[in-house]
Amino acid sequence: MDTKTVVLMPTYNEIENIDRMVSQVRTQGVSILIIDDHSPDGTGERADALAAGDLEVHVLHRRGKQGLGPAYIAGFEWALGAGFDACVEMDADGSHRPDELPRLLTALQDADVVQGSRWVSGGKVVDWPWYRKAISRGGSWYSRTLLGLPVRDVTGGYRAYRRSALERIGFASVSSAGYCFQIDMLRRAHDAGMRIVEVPITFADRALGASKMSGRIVVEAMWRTTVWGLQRWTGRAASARTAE
Ligand SMILES: Nc1nc2c(ncn2[C@@H]2O[C@H](COP(=O)(O)OP(=O)(O)OP(=O)(O)O)[C@@H](O)[C@H]2O)c(=O)[nH]1
Ligand SMILES: [Mg+2]
Repeated sequence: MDTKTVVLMPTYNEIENIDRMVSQVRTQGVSILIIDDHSPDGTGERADALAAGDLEVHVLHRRGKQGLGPAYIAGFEWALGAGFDACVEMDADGSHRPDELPRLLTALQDADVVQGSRWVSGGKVVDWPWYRKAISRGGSWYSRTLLGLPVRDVTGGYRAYRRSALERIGFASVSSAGYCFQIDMLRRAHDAGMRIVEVPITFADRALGASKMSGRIVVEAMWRTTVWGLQRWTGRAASARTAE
């Protein structure tokens, strides 16, 4: 049986990038769902025009900017309802290369979740200043250590899920808005005993359009990770005491 795959692409003001990304994803022979949060720059309307010319291009319009997490939750719900077997998360800014998609999908044959990774051997980051690399690596190290995750690139947003993994993760209750959503999803997958595999990717800084990264997003990730870490460690101490 052929695996039906859809790329989920959240967009907010990505008018300079949308055409190129849709065309590159479609070249890979998979479907695409653009999840647009009512971008003022007309990304949603442009996505509709692309969908009108290609039955495998789909668009989900949302009322306003609510963050990456709620956009992906709506996208997962749509994809499961539409009968897809695999979902791939991909940014619209060109940081995640559609031509690396086959490697993620090959790895997904023996995994529940595949993480496209900047921070494993063979992974690369192009055009990022040293301090952005340091923040990303430091953030990954912090979450990985505190939460006991078997992944080097915990916040990475190029990721593939099997349908069965999404059905088990309970994504609808994930309330993190920014890239903390990615940490939360991995944490849940790991706690459920899923097979998570990392494959190296080449990540490039966005060339066009503005970043949506903010201090608030970083603080949300730090804060929530710390709380989950403390819960994990106090839970362990309590079960060790019960076992004594
Ligand atoms: N639908 C939706 N998409 C969003 C929202 N925030 C960001 N995005 C999209 O999510 C993807 C990642 O956002 P970026 O601004 O590139 O954030 P980032 O990759 O963490 O940061 P940079 O490294 O600065 O690019 C892009 O495709 C954005 O358009 C949002 O609130 N709603
Ligand atoms: Mg980006």
